[in-house]
Amino acid sequence: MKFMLRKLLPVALVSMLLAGLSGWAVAADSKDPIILPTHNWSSQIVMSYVVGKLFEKLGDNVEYKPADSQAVYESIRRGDVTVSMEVWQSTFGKSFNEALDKGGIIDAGTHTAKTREEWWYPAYVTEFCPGLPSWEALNACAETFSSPETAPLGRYLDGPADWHGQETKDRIEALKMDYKAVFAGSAAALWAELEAAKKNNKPIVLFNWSPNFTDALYGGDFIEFPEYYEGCRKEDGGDGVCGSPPAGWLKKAAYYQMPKKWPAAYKLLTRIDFDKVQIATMAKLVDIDGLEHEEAADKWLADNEAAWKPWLKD
Ligand code: TMO
Repeated sequence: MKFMLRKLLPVALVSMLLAGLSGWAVAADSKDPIILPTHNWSSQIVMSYVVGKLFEKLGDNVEYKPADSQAVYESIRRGDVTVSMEVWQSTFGKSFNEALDKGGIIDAGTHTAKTREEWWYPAYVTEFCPGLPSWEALNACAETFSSPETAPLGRYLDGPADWHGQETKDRIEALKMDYKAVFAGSAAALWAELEAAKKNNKPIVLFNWSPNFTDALYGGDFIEFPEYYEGCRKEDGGDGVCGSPPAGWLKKAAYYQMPKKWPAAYKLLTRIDFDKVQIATMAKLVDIDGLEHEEAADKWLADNEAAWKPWLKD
């Protein structure tokens, strides 16, 4: 027994050293941190913590890095960021596809959740503008939605400019709408204005998306614009009048070296698949229940073991 140990131990040590030095394919994941980006809306941050904590269950190291939601795909190509958990078709599809074309980033699969990102109003606003949710009706009511800063034009409260600033402006121009887009500084600013408008029974039209906490907690509707098709946007050479995809995809993305460097984590990443309620719940835990993002992730993991346990099994 002793003899065996003495003989085998140095062999094991040498091979570990070699593997470490040369990066030879070994079964275990690298101890370098897997870097997850955090953006400026709640479900994305909570989901990143959820997934980061799952990587940690594999024994991997994880770091979180605040990142611009468009530039992140370039960061992934370069390996400065390792994964992205919420690639939304409407807002980030273009940046993601451009990065795919350049190489260095992997499409790591599509979530079950379908997505919508569009102009939206809470249910009580219907009374202010007969004919909603059509965009023509909304346009005819422009003055009802105007504010001192936009009058006589209607005010459309959009999200932070890094989500899709130019697309909004292109659409308003292409449809000759009597609206002016005002960009919120943060997602929290959108919800603060929504709450204030509701409290004062004031009309409001703002950017929103699904899955989100509003799915369950606010009645409301997305505005119906001319139908989306590939290439309809101005930035893609189209006339720019189209709305967003009504059932867009939500993808995961990874640095192309991830399968080799963190094989176990990559395998887990490809299995991870969130549905609409799971993602809406991540948002709600922060935006309604007031938890910190990481606390929300802990609560989500505790409440959803049945969802994630199978992803960790071999
Ligand atoms: C990317 N977002 C979900 C905020 O539309």
